[in-house]
Amino acid sequence: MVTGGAGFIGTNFVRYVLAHHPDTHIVVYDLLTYAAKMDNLHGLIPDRIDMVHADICDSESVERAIRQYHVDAIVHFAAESHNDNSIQDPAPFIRTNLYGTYVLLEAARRHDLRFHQVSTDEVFGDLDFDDPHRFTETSPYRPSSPYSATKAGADHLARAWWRTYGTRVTISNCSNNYGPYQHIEKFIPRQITNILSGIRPRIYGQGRAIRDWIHVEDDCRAIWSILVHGVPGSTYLIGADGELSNMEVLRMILRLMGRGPDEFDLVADRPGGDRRYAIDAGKIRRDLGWQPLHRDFEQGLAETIDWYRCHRKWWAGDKQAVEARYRAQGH
Ligand code: NAD
Ligand code: TDX
Repeated sequence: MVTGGAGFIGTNFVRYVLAHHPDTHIVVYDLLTYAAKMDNLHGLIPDRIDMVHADICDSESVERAIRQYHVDAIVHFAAESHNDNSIQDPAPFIRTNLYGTYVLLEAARRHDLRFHQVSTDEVFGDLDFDDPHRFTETSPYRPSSPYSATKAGADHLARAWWRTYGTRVTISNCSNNYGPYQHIEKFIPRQITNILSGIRPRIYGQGRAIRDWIHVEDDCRAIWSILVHGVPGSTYLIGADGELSNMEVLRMILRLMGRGPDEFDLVADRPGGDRRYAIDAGKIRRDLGWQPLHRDFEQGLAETIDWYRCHRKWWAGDKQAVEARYRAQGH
């Protein structure tokens, strides 16, 4: 059962598993919030996928789905995922990310299911620009935003269910994903679709913040490998050595889309915004033999630009409302 399977990474994960693991049957469990699109899963092999349109906070629906589809594992992507939204209104983050994860963990405990908690490097807070260290599995939790604090809390719940009840939990903390099907509120798709809509890209602060980019397919392969080969009770960090400043990424987008290097606007920084994330993925490389296949960020970015160019219908309906929301926040 893939919670949040109609969102960005969930969609890519479902597509990856259907394509590469022919014996797997998937139940997508998704509330279809603003961040999801049912179209994402259209055209996929119908006898290998079922859809439950429901809330992870609704334990009766979760119970019914597990029984109806004989679920043996939960891969838990469902979340409120956008930092800026969490700053405007933390309430849905507390509900879905914390309470929803609790509901699913209880279901996993009742049915003795394998449970994979999809989490983020943001739980570790941020690093100084010149810090020689990167995040590892033993880095302390120091979340900065309401979003990352709820993800941190959910990770703690997952670990407690392993330690206290023996629920077979694994956790992955991954860095920033990019690729197809990402909501246009997020940095890379926002800038690409701005340019495609004749709007100047918007960069927070001075664009100095650093993110550690990984192609979404590499994250999905890593999650599958943890689900199948990971040791219950363990955490794995996923990253592809992709550190770049926001300004470097924006300039690459501008160049790939035929614009000048200064065709953007600087806007207000995110309150409390994290400076730098950096993942040391040594453990998953060593223990599970995983490694990223998309090693050329610029090529991945060019393919992502093409995807948004060719899928205008997928995003155009959201553009005005997303930009209006950003304008109201000074972004
Ligand atoms: P997303 O916002 O694109 O998708 C979230 C999905 O969850 C949507 O389909 C939405 O409908 C669903 N959902 C939300 N609330 C729900 C609820 N109460 N019940 C059922 N479904 C609900 O998010 P994403 O970027 O694909 O992220 C997926 C997961 O990966 C999240 O847990 C996020 O914290 C984590 N993560 C994301 C990144 C990244 O770069 N995007 C990096 C590391 C970790
Ligand atoms: O228009 C923008 N301009 C800009 O400069 C936007 C939307 C963002 N930014 C900056 C803020 C961040 O420094 O770009 C960086 C990336 O921003 P987001 O795309 O919002 O991602 P981030 O806050 O880093 O979080 C993402 O990665 C970790 C996901 O949204 C999280 O779900 C995941 O946990």
